[in-house]
Amino acid sequence: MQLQIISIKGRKLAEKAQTKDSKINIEEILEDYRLLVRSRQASLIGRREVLSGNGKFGIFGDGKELAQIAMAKVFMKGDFRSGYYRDQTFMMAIGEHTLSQFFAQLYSNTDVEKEPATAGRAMNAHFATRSLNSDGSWKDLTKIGNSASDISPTAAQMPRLVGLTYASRLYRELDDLAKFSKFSKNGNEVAFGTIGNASCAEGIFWESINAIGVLQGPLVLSIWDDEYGISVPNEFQLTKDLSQLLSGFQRDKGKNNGFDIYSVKGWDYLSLLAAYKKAASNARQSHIPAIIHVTELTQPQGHSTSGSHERYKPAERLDWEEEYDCQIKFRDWIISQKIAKGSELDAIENEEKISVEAIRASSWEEFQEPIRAEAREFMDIIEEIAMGANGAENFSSIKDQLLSKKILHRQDIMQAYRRAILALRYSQVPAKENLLAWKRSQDEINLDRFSSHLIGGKEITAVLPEFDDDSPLINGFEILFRGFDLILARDNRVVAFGEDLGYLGDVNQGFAGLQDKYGDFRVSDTGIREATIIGQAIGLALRGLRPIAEIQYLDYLLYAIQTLSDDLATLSWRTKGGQKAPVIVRTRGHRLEGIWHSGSPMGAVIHLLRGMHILVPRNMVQAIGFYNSLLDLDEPGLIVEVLSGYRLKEQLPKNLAEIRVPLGVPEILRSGSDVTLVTYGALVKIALEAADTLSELDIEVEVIDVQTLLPFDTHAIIKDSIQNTNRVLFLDEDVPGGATAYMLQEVIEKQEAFRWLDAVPQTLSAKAHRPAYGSDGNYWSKPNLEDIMYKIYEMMHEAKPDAYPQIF
Ligand SMILES: Cc1ncc(C[n+]2csc(CCOP(=O)(O)OP(=O)(O)O)c2C)c(N)n1
Ligand SMILES: [Mg+2]
Repeated sequence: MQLQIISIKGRKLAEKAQTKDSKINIEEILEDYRLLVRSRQASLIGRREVLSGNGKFGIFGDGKELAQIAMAKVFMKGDFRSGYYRDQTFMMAIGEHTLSQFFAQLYSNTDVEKEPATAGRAMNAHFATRSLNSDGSWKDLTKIGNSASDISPTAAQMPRLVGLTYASRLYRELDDLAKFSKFSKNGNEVAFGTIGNASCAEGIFWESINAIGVLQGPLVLSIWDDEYGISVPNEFQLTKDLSQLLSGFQRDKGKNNGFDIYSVKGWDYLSLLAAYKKAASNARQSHIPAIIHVTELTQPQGHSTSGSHERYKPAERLDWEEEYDCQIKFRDWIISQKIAKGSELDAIENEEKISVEAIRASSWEEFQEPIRAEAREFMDIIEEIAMGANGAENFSSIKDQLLSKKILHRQDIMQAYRRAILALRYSQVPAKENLLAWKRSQDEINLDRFSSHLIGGKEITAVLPEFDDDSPLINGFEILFRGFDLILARDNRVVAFGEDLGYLGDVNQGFAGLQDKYGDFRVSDTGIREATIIGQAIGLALRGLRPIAEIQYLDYLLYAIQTLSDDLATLSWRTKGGQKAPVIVRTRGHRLEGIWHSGSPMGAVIHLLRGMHILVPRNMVQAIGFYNSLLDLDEPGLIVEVLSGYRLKEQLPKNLAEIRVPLGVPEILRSGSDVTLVTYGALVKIALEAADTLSELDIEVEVIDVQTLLPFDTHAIIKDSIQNTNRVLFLDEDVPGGATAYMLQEVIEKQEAFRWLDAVPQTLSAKAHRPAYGSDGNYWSKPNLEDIMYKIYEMMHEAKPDAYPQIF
């Protein structure tokens, strides 16, 4: 044993000192036991609450308490956790998850004061601290124990650990960052990760470990190994024992090329304390990452409230779990070391049983009472109506039904309202207006409860590019590196990284020369690891930096789409504005060559990434305008540069640093009175050429570049155009029914442009398959100039067959 237990209050020394610098007193040991018991009690009561119907689902940290108590001892203010649903004891130990909050989340209390992690939006055991004040400004993260917001997909907490860890390195290495003192004190912060054994079978686990091994930084990753992933044991999850598998990542002596790896039993208190102490201190001081494989853990109540582990664990395993339960083991150890008597521990257990139950009861009351108050308000209104309306008898049954509910949900009240308002459909009683007003205010409140904070609505004021006679025509990529140079110069927090982005300056030279100028911490190469490029960006952004993360081609965004969709895009919404990660994802796409360098799966992207801005600039000047806008907005966004645009000539604006392209504002690039043609990205250029050709045939096309798919035309500019042309064609390179169908719905349904249409609204997209190779493959896969021309001509033929006779 590494630690010295010192006696207090005249108790006898239980264990002799072995080292001088590590001390733990008996009081602290008993406090640890108390916390373990408290957390266990919460798990037991939590499960009961779900089974009795007070909560919908429950997943708990029983069996994993002791290791988390050890981990919490080395966690300091300013540190970050990125973990999963087993970590309640840790969160309680660092003081960031009270029992009231535990129950509030179990009940889905939507009051952010009571349930600060997700305001009732996520199921229980999804932990998060609030990094932002209610006005959206950053708190001083060095003064709180931070937890990134948990998500359910297994191992999905890993990619962001790359950034959470690497941020400490950047804060230590880059002197210019010292002034951002709310985020770091010289990079001393450790990122603590947790993951279950079975989740280590996920690809992103290994990708993340490899990335952190390469980057090096203060990570302490705990693997809670209970030998199962729901019903499936380790032998079906992993080739060998995890410690054996991970041994290849072991750091070579004297080199910075891997991890310190520890293996420790989850019921062995002193060994746990020693392992965490050493790992955290090496991480904090020397930025050496560590993995702590915590073995012999149990699940006293099985995986979750969805089932019971007796169904799939053999009897011997269940017996073993009872014997090796960390509470039992810790208790036995305390008694055997004469730190406390069994009766003293019994007393702790009884006290905690009573106090957890009391907190449960008051949390339930705090959850139910506001809903009951809303029901009373609603019933008062319908009572008033009942006095003067027909169908009053219906109301007493509506009221009785509400009053009979043992557990009241807000949907019960809304359903009652819907029955009442239906019953009142022929009634003109004046008090009906009170009911309608109540409903309007409820709609607003419920919008805030369940749907707020998806993404901010702040507007950017346009700053147009300015040119003069001397403005040179240069390649698109030269516009970019000039723009990025200005961005890197003005904001020390901006770091850019991606495959081939550092030394080479990206495969299209958009960062050419900038690593030389700003150093390899600001402009850096990464491995080929898209999911963790995004994770790196998320982690850095959570810690106050402004990453520009490059995915080399839009087609390869699919590798990262899970992390983008589940983690980044939902972050602000799932924390109700408690956290933000203003990541800028840079990629290039649309037509170039072949199946995997011409993709434009924009429908998939916009549907999976609600919660991000999706921007599709037609050229590189617009692109820099968007980078500038996103940096001002401080919100996450994806910018898809036009692949074919890097070597096209563009005029260099005089005010590249200042230009801003507002989001949600399409640009009318050519006016016309016959057809509105709506498109974006690489097709803008082709659409304009098609419009010129059609003009020769007496067809005037209004070409609109939507510029941003999310948000989409917030001022209904497209509808205004249709008001003049009465015809519309939506054009892109996505599959049929992809982003063209989205644009169609936005304009025809939401903007109500159908009112102005004289003809069926049309779409023209690529084929349903991927783009085939070669010039001909491209011609028959993607909309080309002639396709656009003929499509529009056909629309005009239908309208005016005499003027535009059928061509074929
Ligand atoms: C991507 C994904 N696949 C499946 C699931 C369903 N699921 C939830 S937990 C779990 C088992 C995880 O086991 P392990 O990592 O060992 O953690 P433990 O629950 O044992 O602590 C599974 C399969 C999920 N949440 N995410
Ligand atoms: Mg497990």
